[in-house]
Amino acid sequence: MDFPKNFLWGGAIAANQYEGAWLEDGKQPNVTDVLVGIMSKDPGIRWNDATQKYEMALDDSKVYLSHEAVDGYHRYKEDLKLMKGMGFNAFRTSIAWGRIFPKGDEDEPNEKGLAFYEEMFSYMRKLGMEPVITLSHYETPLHLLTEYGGWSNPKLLEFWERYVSTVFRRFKGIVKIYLTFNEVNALFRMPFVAGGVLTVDHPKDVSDPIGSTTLQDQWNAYHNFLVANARTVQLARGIDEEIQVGCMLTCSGVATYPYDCNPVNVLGAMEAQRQNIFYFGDPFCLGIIPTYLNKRWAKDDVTVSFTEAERKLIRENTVDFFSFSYYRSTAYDETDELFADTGGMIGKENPFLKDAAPKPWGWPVDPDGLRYTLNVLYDRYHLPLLIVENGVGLDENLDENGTIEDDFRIHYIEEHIKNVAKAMEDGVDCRGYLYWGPIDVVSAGTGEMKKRYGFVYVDRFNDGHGTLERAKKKSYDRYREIIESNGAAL
Ligand code: BGP
Repeated sequence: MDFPKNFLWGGAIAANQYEGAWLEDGKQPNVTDVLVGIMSKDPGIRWNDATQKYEMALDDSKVYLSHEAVDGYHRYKEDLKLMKGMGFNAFRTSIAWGRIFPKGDEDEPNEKGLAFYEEMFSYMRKLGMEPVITLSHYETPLHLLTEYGGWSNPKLLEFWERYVSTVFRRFKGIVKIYLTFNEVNALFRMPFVAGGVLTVDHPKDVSDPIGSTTLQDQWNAYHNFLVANARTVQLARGIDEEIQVGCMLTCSGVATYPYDCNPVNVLGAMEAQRQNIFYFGDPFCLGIIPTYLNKRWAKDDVTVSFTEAERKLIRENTVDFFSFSYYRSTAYDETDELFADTGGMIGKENPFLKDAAPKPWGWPVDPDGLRYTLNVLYDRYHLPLLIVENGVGLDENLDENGTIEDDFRIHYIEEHIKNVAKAMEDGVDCRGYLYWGPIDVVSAGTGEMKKRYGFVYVDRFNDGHGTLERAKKKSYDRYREIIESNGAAL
């Protein structure tokens, strides 16, 4: 296995799943703070008849683990040192937008939030890790949804631009790699968190805030995300020439294989790639608004239009690289509808895959699918690729030796990294592999602690108890060996 000398080896987390301290130092709630798991359909908000607005109303019977998460806000130095112990030369996390602009629409940023991230990112550099920073990882301030309807409202562009330019200026020289919106192509499956959309001026059913969000509002958000992404690239270029901006898409759906050679299934699989991945990838990377969307807009009965100036902006401000998550593959058969969760698309079970993660999650394991995905994306966009999420969540407990023999995870990463090497032999320009969840964090999809991805265990449980102590799992040493040998140990 031959990896280039400057290959980025590391891991990835997100502020909302790691930091906790949800209302500390001026931060205000963001969209994930009112959900127990982003797949959940009932956010802790309610309609106030008097104000004619939604407001936060958490459910006392639920445990919102993300509010304290794994206390990364206070423990990140200890954790980053553990990451360094594995030899990481890169680390991905996000900035919680609400630490910088607590409600999102303020004129002035919150100095405490800026100072916190400045210290954290500088500390990464000090340890020899390249900060890879997501500007928005399901962390739109809640106020922007309840007050403005979120990303369906073009006003968000103004707030976003203020936020990103503040960040670019403040972290100049410290952060050089930014990702815009985490898995933004999940907009239509998770309009509230991935789309940051809430229908507020004409809600159909106030008791069902997510279900009540209109398709027109979601497509307006699509429009605004395309503009926001291009503006981010443009702003970065104006502020700091060293910055590289990438998009970030969930790409497990790239490997939506036709279930068989029935042309209907081949066409269906092609369409699934377009409608789930490329409809964002094409404008972000190629600067074009794809014509295959016209049919979908007609079907959805929505109007989506871009001015000439917007088209030009999108055309001229494409991203510097493409980053993505990959967890698994699926198969398309016309008889089955495609679903999705945080791991990607779910169609028909693929009889050729031998492995699946243990239940209850049971995600199929397809390392070849990562090679396929890398090749498809590179062929289409000819941009450097960065894997910023790949990993496996397992239900684990410490054994009598105070560790966890997570052989399944070891096998998972070995096979996936081997396929990264194969894709590079195929000719793909892949710049790095950042494992998802190198330390146990709150699961995005279900909001649990029980679903653990870490090489480092954190003592915290679904009911919220736990010492928060950290312990190394067996995979910690294996990943260190792989990194130390630059892949040769595989
Ligand atoms: C992605 C998210 C991450 C992450 C991961 C694993 O969709 O970007 O935030 O958590 O999925 O998902 P889960 O935590 O649901 O297993």
